[in-house]
Amino acid sequence: MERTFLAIKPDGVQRGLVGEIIRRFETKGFTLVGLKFLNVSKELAEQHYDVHRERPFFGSLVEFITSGPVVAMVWEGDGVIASARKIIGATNPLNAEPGTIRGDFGINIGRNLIHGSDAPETAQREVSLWFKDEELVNWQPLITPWLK
Ligand code: FUP
Repeated sequence: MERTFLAIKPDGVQRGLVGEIIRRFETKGFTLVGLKFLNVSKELAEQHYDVHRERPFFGSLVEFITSGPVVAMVWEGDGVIASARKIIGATNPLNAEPGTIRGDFGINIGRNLIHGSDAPETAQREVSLWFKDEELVNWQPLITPWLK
């Protein structure tokens, strides 16, 4: 079953949007299999954003994601990687469609509320960077027959 890594960034937590954001993935029908609330270390932040290491905004990315607590999650379901990206919306919240998380709640590219893995390889890398195997819960919601 496909899994993706999602993280509610410090702005989402500070603005009290944790419940609202989680609700969107829950009501869509995806399954939560990992969840933790943490202050992100500089080392973890740098590894997470490793692909952006040479970009001019790398320092501010790391500074922002380590500036306050983050909700790190793993969600499971058919097509969850691409679907979560749609639910999240475009990187720049000003370009994100209304109805998406960034389109509904954001205006600043540096404060875009939530991260979502962008492809199967990155999802695998990010899930194992943020979670140990034993921190993931293997379960099937009993409601599944009503969703498929
Ligand atoms: P996304 O996958 O939509 O989160 O976007 P990217 O992986 O391309 O970018 C990672 C983060 O870098 C974004 F959340 C916002 C930030 N960013 C900037 O601050 N400036 C840019 O020009 C591009 C991205």
